[in-house]
Formats: sequence, C-alpha cells, structure tokens
Amino acid sequence: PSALTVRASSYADELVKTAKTIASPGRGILAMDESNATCGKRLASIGMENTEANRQAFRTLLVSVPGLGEYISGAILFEETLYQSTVEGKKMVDVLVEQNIVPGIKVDKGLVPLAGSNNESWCQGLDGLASRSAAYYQQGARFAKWRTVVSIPNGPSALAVKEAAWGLARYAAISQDNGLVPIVEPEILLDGEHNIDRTFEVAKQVWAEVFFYLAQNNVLFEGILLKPSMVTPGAECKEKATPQQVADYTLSLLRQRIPPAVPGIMFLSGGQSEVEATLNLNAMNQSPNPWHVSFSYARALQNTCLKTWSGRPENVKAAQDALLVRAKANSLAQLGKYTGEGESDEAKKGMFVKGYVY
Ligand code: 5MM
Repeated sequence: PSALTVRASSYADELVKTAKTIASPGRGILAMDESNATCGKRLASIGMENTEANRQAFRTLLVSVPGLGEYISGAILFEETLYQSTVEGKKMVDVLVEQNIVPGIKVDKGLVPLAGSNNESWCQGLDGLASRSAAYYQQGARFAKWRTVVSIPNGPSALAVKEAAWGLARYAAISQDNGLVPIVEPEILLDGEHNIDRTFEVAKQVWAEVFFYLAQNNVLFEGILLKPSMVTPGAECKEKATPQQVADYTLSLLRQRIPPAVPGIMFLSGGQSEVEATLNLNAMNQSPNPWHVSFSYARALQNTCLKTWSGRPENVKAAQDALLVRAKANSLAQLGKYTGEGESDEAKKGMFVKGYVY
C-alpha cells in the first residue's frame, strides 16, 4: 500500500501522549534493561553473584528511590524485571507507575555477527515481536527499546548500516501497532582512533537511512523517541573534545537529520563518565531546541549508585541517594542549568571499555 492508504495505528493518540509524557521538561529515562549477561558483569564488579535474587535486590533499590519520578519519566526494563516483584513483594511496574514513571521494555534479542560484513553485527528479535509486544503492553509496558550498533573502525559497511536501519524501522512499526512507543537506538560505538568529523559523517549516514526506512514503514514520527550516541571523537583519538564541541557537532547532526515532529531525543552515555555525560547534555540545552533533548543513560546514572551499594543492605539508602544525585544533575542538564559543582571522583571516572561486547 502507498503511505496515503495505510491505516494509522489504533493507538496513535496514546502513542503521542506517551511520547510527550516521557519527553517532559526536566526529566529523562533510566535505562535499567541490562540483559542477564550484562547485569552479571555489573554485579561481578561489586563481587556479587549473578542470581535472580541479586538482580531483584538491585532493581528493587533502583525503582524505589523516593522522589525519583521528579527527574525520571521512564524506566527501561529487561523482560525478567517487567514480570518481577520487588523484594517487598510489590510489582516493579506498579512501583514505577506510582512514582509517575512510565515502564518500558527492551524487546531486541541482542547482537550477533552479520554474515558477509567486515566483522560487524546485526540485531535479532523481529520474529514473534508483535505477540511479545502485545503481551508486554498487557503487563504495563508503554514504550519499547531496540538497540543495534554501528562500528566505525570496522566500516561501517553499507550492508551493516542498511541492516541496522531496516531492523529499527520494522521494530518501530510493530511496536506502534501494539501500543508501545519505540525508542530507536542505533548506537555508534565509541571504539576507534577516528576524529569527531569522522563520527559526524558516519552519524549523518546512519540517521539518513534510519529515517528513510522509518518513513517507508509508515512509522508515526510524533510517536517515537530517539536514542542516539553523542557525536564525539573515537575513544582512542588523541584530540579530545570539549562539551561545547560535542554539543555543536551533535546539534548540527540533529538539525540536519531529525524532523522536528520527533518529540524527544534521549541520549545514551556509551562509556562516558557520569559527569561527562551530564556536562555534554547541559551544553546541548543552552539554547532552545525543536525537540526535548534529554538522557536515557544506564552506566552514567547507575555507576556510583552500584559502587556505593556493593550489595550491602546497610548501604541501600546511600546508594539510592547517589542515584538521586545523578538523576537530579541530569534533570538540571536537560534544563541547561547544571553547574558541575561538588561532583565526586567516582562520578568523574570514564567507563569506556575497548571492544566491549554487552
Ligand atoms: C542497559 O544496557 C543496555 C544494553 O544491555 P544489553 O546489551 O545487556 O541488552 C544498553 O542498550 C543501554 O540501554 C544503552 O547503551 C545506554 O546505556 P549507556 O550505559 O550507554 O548509557
């Protein structure tokens, strides 16, 4: 069918409303959708075993931070957490909704090697996605996330970019058909020695294709959210960029590629330190933007919190305070009012790991 004859998702109004709620002033997304393997790595870093009980304990700590909803509008969950209860026996989803936080769900099935490419990967998960999405909606999820990656040192090959863009577009259409606002996340990995101009070129190519296929798949732009990487030099590039440079390049990319109909741009942190991610976001919000420019961080929100907790019940309160500090700092950065004063050394530590595979 031509774009003009395609029926709109019966959820269209709700999708627009959900996207606007998530992209509301002074708020952003807490990404806490680590798959079991990744969560295991996080727990191992504080000497804990990767058991369901330990994952439940950490996620209970995260969702029940008092006052979190003032700064956090959405939380992305892994499937296990969507169906899980807190240690106290309350549904995690209900705890979030009580705080005015919209529950979301990671729907991709992870990355695998892309045959015929230069050692690149593609993201699986389209088979059965419609029925899974319908079940997640029933369970209380109102938005979804699909993360695929593009590697600069390994190409990116035309094949890898096309596959990433097409996969994101099919996922977005299926999500909207089932009432879930899709977060579109083509992460351009930090790995490499390339400079910021090279990242800018690759990002322009990637976003051009993503929007080409989103349009071909009749995705409602008002009912999606984006999760881009900021435009930075490769992690091993000798020239570092200031927050002002990152903001200039990134906003220039967005202006050239992203229609203003898209309500929210929720950046990933990608291995930046907690403070770096906040400073860069703040720099991007020094003047008005056509979209809500905010955060959807995992490591850059959770790191100090996780280290402070270290698996000890007596540290839960301090760890929750640490998460609130980061959430508030990023909320201020969304409003362009973050000053960077009084940050801890832990929050200034970078988290990039070369060749990191989740
Ligand atoms: C939470 O981490 C997500 C990836 O988890 P798995 O690979 O284990 O499924 C990831 O998509 C994350 O949401 C984004 O990369 C943002 O996280 P960062 O740490 O880059 O802000």
